[in-house]
Amino acid sequence: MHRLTVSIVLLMSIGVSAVEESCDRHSGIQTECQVPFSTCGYTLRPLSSKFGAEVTGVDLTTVNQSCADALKQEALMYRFLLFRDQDLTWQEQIKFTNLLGAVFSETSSLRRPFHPKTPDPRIAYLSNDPLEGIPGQGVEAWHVDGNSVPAPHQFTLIYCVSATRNGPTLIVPLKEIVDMFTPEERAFLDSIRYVSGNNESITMPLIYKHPVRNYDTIVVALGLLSGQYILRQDDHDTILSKEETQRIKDLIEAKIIGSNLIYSHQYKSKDLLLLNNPSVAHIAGPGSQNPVEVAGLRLMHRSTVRGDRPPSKTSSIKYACAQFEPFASGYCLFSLKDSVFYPRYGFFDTRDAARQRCKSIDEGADLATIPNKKWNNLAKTIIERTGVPHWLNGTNPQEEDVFWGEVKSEFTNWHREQPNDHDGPEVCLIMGPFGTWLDLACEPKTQPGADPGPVITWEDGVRRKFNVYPLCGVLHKQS
Ligand SMILES: O=C(O)CCC(=O)C(=O)O
Ligand SMILES: [Fe+2]
Repeated sequence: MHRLTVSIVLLMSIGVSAVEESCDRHSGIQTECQVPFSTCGYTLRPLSSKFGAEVTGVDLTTVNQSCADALKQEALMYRFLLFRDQDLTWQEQIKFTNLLGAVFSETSSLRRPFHPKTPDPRIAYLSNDPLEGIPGQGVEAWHVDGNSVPAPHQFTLIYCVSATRNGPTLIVPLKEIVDMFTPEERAFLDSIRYVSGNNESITMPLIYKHPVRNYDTIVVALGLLSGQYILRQDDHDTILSKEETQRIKDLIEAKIIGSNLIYSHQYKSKDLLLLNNPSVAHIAGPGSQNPVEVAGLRLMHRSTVRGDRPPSKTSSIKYACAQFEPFASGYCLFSLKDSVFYPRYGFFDTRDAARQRCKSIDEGADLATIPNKKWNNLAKTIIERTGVPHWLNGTNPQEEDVFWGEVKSEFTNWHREQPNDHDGPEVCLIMGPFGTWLDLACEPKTQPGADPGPVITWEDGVRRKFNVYPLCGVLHKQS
């Protein structure tokens, strides 16, 4: 019955996207038009204002690679996903995990003894009943998984076979925790290296750049998961005492507990949680280990996707820098195309949120300012390489005028027939094909009948529906 409902929903959504194939809804003429987003028909519902989303309308036993890719991007954007009512054998769980990346062998971790019930090293059975799975896992302290290997895991999947009433997993978003440190705390923590408590040859910067999103995140592995941290000053390392290390762990824990951001997931059997590990810390709730006789059986199947590069303080962002006037001492442009994910058409950041994303990469950054032809040409190379339109920091309050903040731009580079206030007022500015400018509403449009994002004929002559990505600029970048 359930599978039947799912496939009807799937069929309906395929039908909808087929209708959308013609992007030109005004003329009724079937112009060739691409909608380069395939979402395999799922629906998302945010679980809190900050992070987490429930995905409905997908059966994880039947997803293909392109659907898994879309879900992976949702998990990177929302930081964790919840799927309910999934009937998953351990083989099906491994198959789905493998679509997300290289499956980590659970038993290769020192602290994951091989449980006799475990059918395969790529899956761990965790339980409050020692006969059914490994007891006491993940309850000792807040942590990210993969804290005793060179790179924390990319993803953790926790599939609940049997739930108890008081055995939640608690989850907290890490970017916000890093943002809570005072400048003094931050300066100190920036010189600290995390050391694993299980293997002291495993060390990494405590605060580092998320490998995909590029914002700041932190290696949380408190309690005994940590060894003695290292203070690195001018390439000189000092091993901190246990007490000094404890103070750092207390500071992190205090921020987590005081954050008001902890999401407590009360399981139902057949729930699957998909965590993007570098984005969140988690802990098994205190009731998770209550004895079976009191609480009933709690049984989880856990699988993980290995991290593909060790944590680094340097982001993977490519900067394009120059010293043209009026920024003679240097200004750099960078795209966040590969750091933000908008897997569905029409779901992209507003101009204001895009500005925040620039700042989250670099304190001094903002959406790009394009004062003249030379800077426009530099920006154009980025737009052409990424193949998608990007927000600029300009506004277009009326006619053809463009303002950078309060200052009117002497230079403009409007696309043919732009600005056009299509589907209502459009006072924000994007860069499109050939480095030309188009006006756009400052957020995805929601009114019925309007295209939520721009529909543009790109440089290859193909008309497509697009999401809009941040093009950021920062003064004096050394890179
Ligand atoms: O059982 C749980 O709620 C979480 C388990 C966990 O965090 C782990 O095994 O790493
Ligand atoms: Fe864990």
